[in-house]
Amino acid sequence: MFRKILVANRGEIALRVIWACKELGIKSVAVHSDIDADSLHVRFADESVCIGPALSSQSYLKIPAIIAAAEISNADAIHPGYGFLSENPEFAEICRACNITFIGPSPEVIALMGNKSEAKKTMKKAGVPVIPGSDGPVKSLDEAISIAKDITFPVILKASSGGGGKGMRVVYSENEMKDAFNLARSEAMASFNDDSLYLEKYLENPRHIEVQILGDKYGNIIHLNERECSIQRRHQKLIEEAPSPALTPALRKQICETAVRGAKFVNYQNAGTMEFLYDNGNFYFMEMNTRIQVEHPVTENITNIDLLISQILSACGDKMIYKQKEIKIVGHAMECRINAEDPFYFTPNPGKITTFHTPGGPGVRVDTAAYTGCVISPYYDSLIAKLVTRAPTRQDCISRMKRALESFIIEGIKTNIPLHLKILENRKFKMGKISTKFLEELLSR
Ligand code: MV4
Repeated sequence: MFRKILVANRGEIALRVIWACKELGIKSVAVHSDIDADSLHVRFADESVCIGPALSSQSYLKIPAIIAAAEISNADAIHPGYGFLSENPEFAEICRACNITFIGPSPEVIALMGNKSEAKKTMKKAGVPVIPGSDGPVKSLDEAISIAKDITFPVILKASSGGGGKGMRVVYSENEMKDAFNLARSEAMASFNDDSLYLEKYLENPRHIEVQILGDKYGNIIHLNERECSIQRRHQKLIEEAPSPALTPALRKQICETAVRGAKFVNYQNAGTMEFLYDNGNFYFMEMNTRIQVEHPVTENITNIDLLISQILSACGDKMIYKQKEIKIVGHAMECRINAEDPFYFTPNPGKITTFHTPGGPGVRVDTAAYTGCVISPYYDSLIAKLVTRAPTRQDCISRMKRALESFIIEGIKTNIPLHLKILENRKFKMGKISTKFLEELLSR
């Protein structure tokens, strides 16, 4: 068991890691930029190290500063949280070289899954359904056109080193391909320093369904069922829920067992998420995230498993204590991401929170590092809190979420709470008729 874990993150996820450490009797080390000196993750950690100025590139993304903080605090392990360095294979490799346990999968698996076209080729070998398209990167414009003709338009160009929707371009006809191909390539080079692209059949109206995976160091891998994450705006998830209203028990079994098969094929260790696109009865591998995700509380609520504790136990070599047949779905869970942003223009709205009151009551959980008087900085992402509810049914869960949103007081800055209420009151949403186009349609009215 680790004696001390350094949390290489900030905000609500840093606090979440610290809670898990406390419950396991493990000391925690917080790292912070100078403007985060008064933040809650610093306050609740056993010790803290200032690693640089506000700019992420000079603090939370600065590998030498983080490794130095681990050395001087004598930490046995580092938890990367999500974002920042959590899917950076070089960082995981440097931790290994410095004999510091990286709480996550191996650098090799992080690198493999980080290359979206290689990940797809690997999953295809594992017998996981993938979206028809190029076998790896497309080598030329001519090849892109010929594959597109084979699978028929519309098709979508994606950056091999991209992910999360960055650098994607939908192409509806052959005469659009030349410009789209060149634009996508230059965007990919600019964003990821890698201009390689892969091509797929474009699914017009899919759902985003992802499966939570948990593995130990001995080849034991289980799934913790799925999450529905179709309510997104510009590839930023807004509302997540479990289980998905679209899946029948048979489909759930099929998609979750497929995810486990893919994870076993790459000897996956620790927590991970396999993302699928679901399109009227068919599902296709999209990407695999090799980290804990923002929306993990939704899965914790329906399975009663603490995913952060599970990650730490897996990383320190404990054998998986859960058997797949024991994993049950109890009730329904939903998460609303509360962002410091203008609710209708989506522009960031940093500033000082003058009143902060979180809702409570049965089935309500708030994961946040905000408090009355704290300042939401423009340097970091706008997530202020995750409001998570659980209830016996989806309808009860929606009612509970509405009540919780209406009793959440955040004054001094604007938030997207009004948008969440607008979504929850929408008839199609209440009927579970959601796809990745839902929000675009709702906002275009
Ligand atoms: C797609 C797609 C339709 N067809 N791929 C990939 C990254 C992910 N965040 C968005 N991606 C998509 N890939 C094919 N072949 C539609 C999307 C998509 C999407 C997927 C899931 C959730 C929200 C989305 C919003 C826009 C586009």
